[in-house]
Amino acid sequence: VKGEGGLTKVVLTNRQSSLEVYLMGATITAYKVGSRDVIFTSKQSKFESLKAIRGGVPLIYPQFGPGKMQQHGFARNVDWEVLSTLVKEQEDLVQLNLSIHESEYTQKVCGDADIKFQCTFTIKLNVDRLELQYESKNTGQKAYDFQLALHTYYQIASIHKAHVTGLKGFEYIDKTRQMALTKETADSIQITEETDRVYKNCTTSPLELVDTVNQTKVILHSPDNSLKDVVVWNPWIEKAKAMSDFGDLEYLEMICIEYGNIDKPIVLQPGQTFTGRHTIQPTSIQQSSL
Ligand code: TA6
Repeated sequence: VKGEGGLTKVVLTNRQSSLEVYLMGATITAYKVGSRDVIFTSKQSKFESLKAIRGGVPLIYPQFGPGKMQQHGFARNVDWEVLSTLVKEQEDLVQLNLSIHESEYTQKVCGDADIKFQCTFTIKLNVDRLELQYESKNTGQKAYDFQLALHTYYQIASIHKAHVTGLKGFEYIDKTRQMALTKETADSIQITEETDRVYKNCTTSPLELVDTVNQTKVILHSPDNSLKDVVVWNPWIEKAKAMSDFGDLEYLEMICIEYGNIDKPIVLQPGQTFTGRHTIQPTSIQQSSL
């Protein structure tokens, strides 16, 4: 269907949940379980072709952050196409496979016409969880390396009443303190300032994002440990004001928890395929037994 800015979006629904994804950037902009919004998309987001959507699940590939190409790579602001869909009524599963063709990017983006790859992004909307899968296949004769991240923005009632558990003991690169390598000592992380951390090799067990206002949480995991790093980001006050496609106060209702491979880029030999898997499971906080 036609979405914001005349851009094309696909809507997936099953009995309990629904999802919207724009073909531009293959960017998921909404994921609802019942009436609960799990994903945050800025009300100021531009919906223009070739401009990354502010919010949702931007696909960061083949570069994370600044570098030889545009910030966070090109995958999040180019047109993807529908490869196939799959519906399994009995399992309430709706699956959408999207892909991009490598040709127009290699020379322009990677600066090397001999690098050829094919990317596929698979969205599996199950009854109680969302499974995302990003695949990159080396279809050329030359090895290449890439970083990858699912830059997910989560909707929360209040940043002051939300926290993240499961990162205790892991090391992170603190991008707000000159990339200082720091060890996480907190069982549960609360955001109280601009936060921009790359936790390294920390995905063996699930993480939890807890919203104590709504008494809900989201369980996050890379079940096969294919995505090894996690970024935790909140722009806070000053950076929120500096973003034209983000409301000055929207930092209060979102947090980014991004699964990917950032610290150690993936190297693909000709013919090899890498698949990164990530599950997002919204649930409620079990009422503590009295
Ligand atoms: O994931 C955190 C981060 O790398 C931050 O440093 C900030 O730049 C954020 O991504 C958003 O980047 P963008 O290019 O989407 O404005």
